[in-house]
Amino acid sequence: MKLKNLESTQQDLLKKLQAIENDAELETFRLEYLSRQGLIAQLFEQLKTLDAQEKREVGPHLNDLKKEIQASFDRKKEELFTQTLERANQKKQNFDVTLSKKHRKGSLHPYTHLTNQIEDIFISMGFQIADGPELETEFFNFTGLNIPANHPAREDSDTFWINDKHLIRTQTSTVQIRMMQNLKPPMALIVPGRVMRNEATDASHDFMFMQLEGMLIAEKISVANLLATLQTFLTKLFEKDVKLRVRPGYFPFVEPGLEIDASCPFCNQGCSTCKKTGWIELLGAGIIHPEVLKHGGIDHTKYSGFAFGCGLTRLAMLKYGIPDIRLLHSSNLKFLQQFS
Ligand code: FA5
Repeated sequence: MKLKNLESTQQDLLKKLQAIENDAELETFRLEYLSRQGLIAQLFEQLKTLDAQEKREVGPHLNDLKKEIQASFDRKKEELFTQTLERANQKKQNFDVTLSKKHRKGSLHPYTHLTNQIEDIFISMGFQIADGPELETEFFNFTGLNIPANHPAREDSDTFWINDKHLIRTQTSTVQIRMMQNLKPPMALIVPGRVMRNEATDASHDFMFMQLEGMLIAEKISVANLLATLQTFLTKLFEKDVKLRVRPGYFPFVEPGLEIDASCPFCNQGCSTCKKTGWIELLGAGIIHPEVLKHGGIDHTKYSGFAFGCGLTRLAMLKYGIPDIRLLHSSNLKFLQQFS
């Protein structure tokens, strides 16, 4: 390139710019001609080597060339940008949402399926569905449930404490006193809900899982009412005649406290689910302790009640044959799609 040929250089570059069709070509042009190492910069370097007279002659032409090329370059850039926008708008207008045949249908989570079913069963028995906060005070999780500060039962459940007074509930039993304070006997309710415990995770334990609490308070309520309710519930849930086995259990908020096993709904003589015993450990339950009724503002001389709490997560695993608890919170599509 010679300084003398500025006129033809300019025409040449303008032609090149005109022929450009996309951003990549435009960038190549910029690097080649307009960048610091580009041709125009080199021409300015050459200008420095000319004598004063020549500089005066050539300088203004070179400046014009630079301005002209830069201006054309900017126009081209704008033009390409507008074209890209138009193309994108066109694409949007022509987008046909019905075209894709590969769309996936969403499905309900197994917890939702199971909770819906459980709620239907209990509603048919006259229970109502209640709810409570997951962020709780220590009163509703412990003290109100007859578990004072130095009680060893506090150590049974590893708690996620938020501060001295607040925690993430470790059991849905927190809702017992809340509901006693809000409703008047006779009352019958269930609470399906999420709880958390600061525990190591394995195939059958998670730090976050679902429980199902049940509570009925009225006059003359006994263990017989509890067992009849549970047997009806489990028989409907597993669509099989379920028998119950009762063992003594300790929970400070019930007296007597019971551990209740159900006859295995999947076999007659023993299978891997019931570990060949024919029984499945299912829930804790009992007759509500008078101290707890007092905290709930219920006259314990007139009313009595039962409460039970079972692992809704465990029920889901049993009912749907889920081998590992961690699948339930895994967002694993292959797993979830089976429940559509
Ligand atoms: C309780 O939480 C009592 N609130 C139950 C209760 C209610 C008793 C009312 C009496 C009256 P427990 O800590 O045993 O009890 O837990 C109940 C169920 O939660 C267990 O049977 C088990 O199925 C489930 N569970 C406990 N820990 C875990 C865990 N880490 N992962 C999954 N499920 C769990």
